[in-house]
Amino acid sequence: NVEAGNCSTEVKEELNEEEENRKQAKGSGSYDIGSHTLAFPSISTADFQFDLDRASDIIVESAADFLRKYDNLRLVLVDLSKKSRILSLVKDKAAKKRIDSSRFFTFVGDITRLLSKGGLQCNVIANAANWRLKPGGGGVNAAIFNAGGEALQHATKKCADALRPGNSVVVSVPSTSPLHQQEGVTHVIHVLGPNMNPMRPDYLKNDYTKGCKILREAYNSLFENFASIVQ
Ligand code: AR6
Repeated sequence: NVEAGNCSTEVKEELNEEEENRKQAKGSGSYDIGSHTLAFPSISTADFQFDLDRASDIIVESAADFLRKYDNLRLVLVDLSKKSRILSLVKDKAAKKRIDSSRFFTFVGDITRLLSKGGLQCNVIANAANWRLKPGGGGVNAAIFNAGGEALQHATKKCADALRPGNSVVVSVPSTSPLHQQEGVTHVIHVLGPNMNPMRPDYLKNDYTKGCKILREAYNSLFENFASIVQ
């Protein structure tokens, strides 16, 4: 019975995924692991339509460089679905490069619910923002601004009113924000990636020479800002 077979494989896969998430969530260090962990979404690869294969190379290379430089920090790439192609590309490429999977791993879940739903403590999370740093607009930006409430909107406005592609800005999340209270998120780093969607500002017209350069800059800016918060 093919259907039953498929179904049980699916269930098994789901259990494996959950088990893997649980293992990663536990961590191994005795120091405050949450404050040393950055959770980030894949910048530019959904609404901004950036090529997934190129993006996954850049994520893995940028993460490897970062981990070499800072030996006590962790990075977690998050996406909503266990079928996420960017998660599987990154996972495979990171394994091929033999990157330490306790310091850089992928995680399936909502980035605004990592602690309450996934048991994963990440004090710092990144947002794939728009250039005006406005709430809404869908994707992870809408989710983070919704979860952060007005307190996050106000705090963001105080820090900056615009971002250039390839740049990021750190916002300290007020203790009145539900994101801080319920998920222990102390900082959101808004990042603006390169845009390959003709319907959005700063459209790069498929120029991947520029696009890859900007995506690299975006991850470098994000990771350096994360390190500057922790150190
Ligand atoms: N938790 C984790 N990952 C998520 C979540 C979530 N709650 N929601 C989406 N993702 P996108 P972009 C993943 O489109 O391509 C916005 O409207 C998603 O599956 O949010 O950089 C802004 O205002 C994908 O892997 O960001 C900008 O205008 C990743 O997050 C524009 O979209 C990024 O997808 C930015 O587009």
